[in-house]
Amino acid sequence: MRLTNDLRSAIKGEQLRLYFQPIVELGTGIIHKAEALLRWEHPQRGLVSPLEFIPLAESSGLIVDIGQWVFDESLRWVRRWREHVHPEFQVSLNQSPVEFQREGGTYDVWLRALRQLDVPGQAIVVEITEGLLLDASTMVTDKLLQLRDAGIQVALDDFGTGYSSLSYLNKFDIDYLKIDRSFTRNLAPDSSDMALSEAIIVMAHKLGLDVIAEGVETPEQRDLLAAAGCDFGQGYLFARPMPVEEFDALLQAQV
Ligand code: G
Ligand code: G
Ligand code: MN
Ligand code: NA
Repeated sequence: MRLTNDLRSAIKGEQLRLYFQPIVELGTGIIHKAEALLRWEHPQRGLVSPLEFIPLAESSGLIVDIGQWVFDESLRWVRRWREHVHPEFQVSLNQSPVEFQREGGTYDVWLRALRQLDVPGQAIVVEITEGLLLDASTMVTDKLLQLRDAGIQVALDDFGTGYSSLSYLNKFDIDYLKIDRSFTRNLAPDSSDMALSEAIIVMAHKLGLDVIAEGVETPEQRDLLAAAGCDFGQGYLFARPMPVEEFDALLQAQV
């Protein structure tokens, strides 16, 4: 496959870019978290979305090198931001189900890198989706425990879209729920999505999880979420995902 070969050279040829989108603390407006979002600058096609190339990366096995690259870059930046911006700065990384469940993959390389750069695991959040926990194999459980032992935190991405069973929230140690942007989109006082969001926030807090609302695009959505007790917001209202140098400059302006 042509694009798969291109992807192989993209890793070596420095065509991958890491974008960051701020995650804003709603109570204070402070940024001390960000989501890393991968981009591929294809020499002919321009920016290729991860929705397009992550599946290719998975089927070709290149996802291992790509995931490692995302981790190494994120680690380098979060180390800097913990030093210069906020001592508890966190970067969250997406892990697709295939990536998370791949045979033989462990997080040993990550843990070694954390030790080498003297960064605590708490600097990293791994975003996984609900489906992974529903039919959790012992391998999934073991990997979650390995992350946990290293202090790395876990967020449930796209929450509310996948499955109706909530029992796994008790079974696994999860730190954050990310309310899917399909709920945020239609937020209005007394709307059904408002009721659902409020219920999710109350439930999460009772279980000891913090809540991040995705897809916040208007001040009204932000205010309704803040009033409902939502901890963090992420979305175009605050900023779009941006190249890391640009995000770094934005953070420097905050301190
Ligand atoms: O930012 P954007 O809308 O293009 O992201 C599209 C999808 O790609 C999202 O579902 C996001 O989770 C996923 N994605 C972004 N970066 C990464 C990455 O580094 N690894 C994996 N596995 N998925 C990613
Ligand atoms: O699947 P995941 O939640 O990781 O993907 C996040 C995606 O949502 C990213 O591709 C990002 O570009 C996109 N995104 C971030 N903020 C907004 C927003 O306010 N509105 C919309 N429509 N998409 C957003
Ligand atoms: Mn995500
Ligand atoms: Na999401």
